[in-house]
Amino acid sequence: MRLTPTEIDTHVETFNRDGMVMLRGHFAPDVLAAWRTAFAPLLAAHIEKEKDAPNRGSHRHYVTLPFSGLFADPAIHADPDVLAIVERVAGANPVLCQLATDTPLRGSDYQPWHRDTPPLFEEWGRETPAFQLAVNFALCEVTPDNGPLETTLGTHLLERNQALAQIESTQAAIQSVVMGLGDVLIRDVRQIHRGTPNRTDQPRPMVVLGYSRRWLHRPEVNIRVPQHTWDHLPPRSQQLLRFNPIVADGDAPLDNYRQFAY
Ligand SMILES: O=C(O)CCC(=O)C(=O)O
Repeated sequence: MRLTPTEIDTHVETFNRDGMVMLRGHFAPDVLAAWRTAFAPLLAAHIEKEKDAPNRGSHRHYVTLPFSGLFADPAIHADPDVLAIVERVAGANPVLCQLATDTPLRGSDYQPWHRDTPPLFEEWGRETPAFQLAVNFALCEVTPDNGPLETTLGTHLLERNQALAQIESTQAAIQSVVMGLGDVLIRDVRQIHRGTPNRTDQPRPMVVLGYSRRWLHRPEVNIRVPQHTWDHLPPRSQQLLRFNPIVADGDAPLDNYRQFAY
């Protein structure tokens, strides 16, 4: 069932105040269970390749997904409710620039508190309206034990050092983000957050869809759209992906996201 205009207004208000908003039970759990099955061999191959240098900290893996098959589902990346909120907080005609996963395994640790992007105008000393959003949904339940994201409310609009001082002095509210299968988190990537340890034997894959303002290019992430996928996408998806390279079918995604923290 779609959100009502009043519910969208409330979610936008929450997002603007806290830097994030959760849509509970928004995606179909059976669709996400199919993603989990399809993701397992990709994670295994990635772990094998990166075992000596995991790319997001110890026993923590960032894996770019291929934009094909079930991972290219318009019901997920062009969800009308999610896009309605994205457009209200980051402007009309956004671009979809990232489809990837963050997966802590047993042995993972606390990450440093960080943002996923620097400010737009670093020397200005103030923050701007939102320009880069992450839409997160897990491929399993996220419990207190399997590495829930920890985040701080309202830090997206603070200058970084001020936000870190608030965390240090416990002035900023810290939230551990437990999630059901199907819950969708929309967050401003400037909100200060960190990964926490997964203390279980099961991986905790969290998908990230990155949406940017229509004029922003984010070179550290990418979606390479295979020609066959592109040819079968509805117009809304093609519009979201309009600046991404279209590649030959079978071209592998580039895993080039190495920068840790800002
Ligand atoms: O997976 C998580 O819970 C957080 C990961 C994260 O923030 C990162 O790697 O930048």
